[in-house]
Amino acid sequence: MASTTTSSSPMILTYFEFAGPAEPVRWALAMTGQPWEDKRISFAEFPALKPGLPNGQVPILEVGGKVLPQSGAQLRYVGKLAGLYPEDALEAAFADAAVDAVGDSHMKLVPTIQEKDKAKQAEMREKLATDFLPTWLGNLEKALAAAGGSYFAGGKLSIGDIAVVARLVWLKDGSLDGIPATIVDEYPLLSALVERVKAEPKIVAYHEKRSEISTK
Ligand SMILES: N[C@@H](CCC(=O)N[C@@H](CS)C(=O)NCC(=O)O)C(=O)O
Repeated sequence: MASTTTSSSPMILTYFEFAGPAEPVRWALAMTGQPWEDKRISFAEFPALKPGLPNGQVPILEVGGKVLPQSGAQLRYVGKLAGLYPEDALEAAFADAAVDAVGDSHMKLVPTIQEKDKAKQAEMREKLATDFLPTWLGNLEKALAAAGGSYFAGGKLSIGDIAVVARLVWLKDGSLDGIPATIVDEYPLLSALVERVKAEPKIVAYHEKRSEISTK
């Protein structure tokens, strides 16, 4: 574990009810093994919060009374606490590259989430599913192969794997209408990585807790 300034009070991550850029941070928080609060807000609650947010956006991570914006910074910080950020500078950069690739997909997905016209949204999603996503997935598959096939950086689990897998699970779970749930299936290394990361005991415990909450 990195020796990093932290606080004794539990960290609080605030985001909407869906995965988005917060999900890798949630998984990394789960991997710390420490208590943390998974604060989920509705779209209706957001406008009242927005003026008080550092960049007018979520996710935010509250750490000992300080408010940290930007999911990438949050993921790196929590990843260091959880032992998920490589010590070696070059391996850390490869983990960052995988995180940044997920950011590229965020830029493409967000306009389709914001589109209110369902027919237009379906058209945008179809274009994503046949154009951007296969190239993006193919590039990730190649990067994983180049790193040895099991993990994106340093031969062990890092924030790069967490970020990619959290995004792939979102694509695969069918919640984004128009993105086929089978879209990752033809990429064997990525598919195996999804299973490997989902089987991490602290990630399993996080998902069990979420399903208890969502059935209440
Ligand atoms: N670069 C930021 C982007 C965050 C972002 O795009 N947040 C969106 C939700 S996914 C948001 O708060 N949108 C509301 C708004 O901008 O008013 C990050 O990675 O945290």
